[in-house]
Amino acid sequence: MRTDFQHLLISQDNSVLTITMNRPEVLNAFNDTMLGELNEAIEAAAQDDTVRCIVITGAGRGFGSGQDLKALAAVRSTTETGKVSEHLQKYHRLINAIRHMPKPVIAAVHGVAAGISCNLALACDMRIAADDARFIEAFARIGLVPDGGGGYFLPRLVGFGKALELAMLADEVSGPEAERIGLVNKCVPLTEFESATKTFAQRLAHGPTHTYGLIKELMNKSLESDLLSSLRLEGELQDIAFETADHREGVAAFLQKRPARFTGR
Ligand code: LHQ
Repeated sequence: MRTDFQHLLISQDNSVLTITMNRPEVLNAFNDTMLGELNEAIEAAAQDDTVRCIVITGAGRGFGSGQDLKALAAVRSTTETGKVSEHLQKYHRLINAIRHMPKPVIAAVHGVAAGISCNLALACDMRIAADDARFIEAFARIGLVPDGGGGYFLPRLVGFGKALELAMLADEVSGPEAERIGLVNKCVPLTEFESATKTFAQRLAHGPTHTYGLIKELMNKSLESDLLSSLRLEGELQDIAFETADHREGVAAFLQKRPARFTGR
């Protein structure tokens, strides 16, 4: 895949692709270029069979500070802008691509994750945080509603009442507190953040990737379906998983009392 982006750093370590948002002078705020590039990189990663796990993170001292408010103000003052919902569609494309990515996507968050950057992290499959992380649903601070899927993911992760509190008060949530309330999967000391992220991602990258895609489909759909529909889908997906090489390998490894060597197929 292309690696010469203006505002993204791309690196691949075995099957783990790391995409680093790289506008550290503004805490990785999203301008149109970075948003377009992230869409392109995520969509390319979905097609690339050498990639079996994706990590999204930020350069410098934070994960991201949301929409670039200076760029937004500049556009507003000089041109006749359309509705903001039209602009949001570019973020919606990104969130959809992450949710339908047939392999795990991890957000690795250190420092600030505010506004739509916070909600980008929530749209990922799992989140690892450093203990210096600061999650801020900053929208209400500037009179906006949570966008970028926040209204969907936040109550599902932390529960309805806590979601309303975070969205209305827009207070910072630290890394340890984020772990306590289920906003992130785990929080580690900043000194261990890089190695813990690597270990986590490599473990996922060595899993049964095809089946992971099916697991995502099952969980995604369960959020909107009833028990009977979920049980029906479970059967359909298990029929597919049952035919994978990784299923055969997993059973063989168990019978031979050895670790499984999954190939992702
Ligand atoms: C920034 C930003 C930033 C530009 C820090 N933009 N420069 C809305 C509308 C349309 C469509 C899409 O979605 C949205 C939703 C959104 O995401 S709205 C934006 C939500 N984000 C915010 O409201 C966060 C604004 N930033 C802050 O409150 C603080 O900067 C935080 C709490 C993120 C970090 O505080 P500090 O650690 O004290 O850093 P800082 O404030 O000194 O920021 C460092 C630099 O980054 C600074 O630049 P400067 O030239 O003054 O050193 C900031 O201006 C710049 N920066 N966020 N969103």
